[in-house]
Amino acid sequence: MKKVKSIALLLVILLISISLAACGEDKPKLNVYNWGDYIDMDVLDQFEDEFGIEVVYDTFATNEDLYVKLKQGGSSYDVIFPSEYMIERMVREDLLEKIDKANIPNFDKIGEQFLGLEYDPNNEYSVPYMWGTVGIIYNKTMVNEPLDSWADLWNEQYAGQIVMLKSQRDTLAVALKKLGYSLNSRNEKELEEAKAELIKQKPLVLAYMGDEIKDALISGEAAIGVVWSGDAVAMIRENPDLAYVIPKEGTNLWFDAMVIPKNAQNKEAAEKFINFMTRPDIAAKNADYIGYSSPVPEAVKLLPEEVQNDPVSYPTAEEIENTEVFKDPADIIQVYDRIWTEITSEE
Ligand code: N2P
Repeated sequence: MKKVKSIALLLVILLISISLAACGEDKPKLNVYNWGDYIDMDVLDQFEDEFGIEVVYDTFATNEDLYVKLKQGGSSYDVIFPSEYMIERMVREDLLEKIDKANIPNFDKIGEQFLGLEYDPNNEYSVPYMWGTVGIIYNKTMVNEPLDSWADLWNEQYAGQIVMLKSQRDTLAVALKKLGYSLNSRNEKELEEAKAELIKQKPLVLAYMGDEIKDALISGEAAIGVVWSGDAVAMIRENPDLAYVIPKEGTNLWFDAMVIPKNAQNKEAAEKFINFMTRPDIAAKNADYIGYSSPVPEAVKLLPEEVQNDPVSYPTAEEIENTEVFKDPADIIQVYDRIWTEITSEE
């Protein structure tokens, strides 16, 4: 009798473990590919709990890395987060699915200034995620006077204390703007001049960095850096000696959005996720955590007062006036790529 009981017990245990395993297998998966340091992981947990969808999360460092990964194939993502000029390129190359707005009721929550922009004029392919500017962050205790110009990044006084972004469009934009050109220049001579500026600057530069830029400035290892506004917010939170400035020559205004690649395996879950990320309470929690600016006005209203009034996150109309949005260089992408390779391979 004892034997029968233990066999029965074993069977029960076996059945439970089989059904648990099956449960795990059955849970639909969503493959999300986003920039590093660009989401509150709690929000992902909340999505998994609410929808019973397992998020497989992976990160990239630049738009160009994202593009290469997507083009290479071999990996299939359901939701990715390119910036506007890369969305323009991906649409042109037929790499994106149209998004079914009927499945994104929270699309109505997006502020109207973020709709109908040139990169997706009819909002067919993308739902805005975050936006911001590019500027200079500097340690007030390590520089002699407040900085206000891209040319300050070429000041020999700060040799070895300057960090630049390891990102081709952003860094070329700095040099183009310093020279008084458009950051969408399609003129090879201007681009060559920008290259020469960046090569000339190299002996002063501590490093070209990605997300590590934050630690370099917070710790005081570097005194000056080029950053995206939301990272500046996160950095100033950690080290109040830091200040962010939009240089007087003007800068880049950027928009990152959520899109669904053509080879997505789970479009239904992708739309659920995009809708969830746009829900005001979630967008607010996420923006507050990462430091970036949300395109969802109701979310912004949920943020602490000092964040809502922070000019780093929400620049003045005058500052916005003096900005340009990146466009896809289309037929001259190879020129941009070549110039960037020449800059980064120069010792
Ligand atoms: C955050 C990346 C922000 C992307 N680490 C800015 N376009």
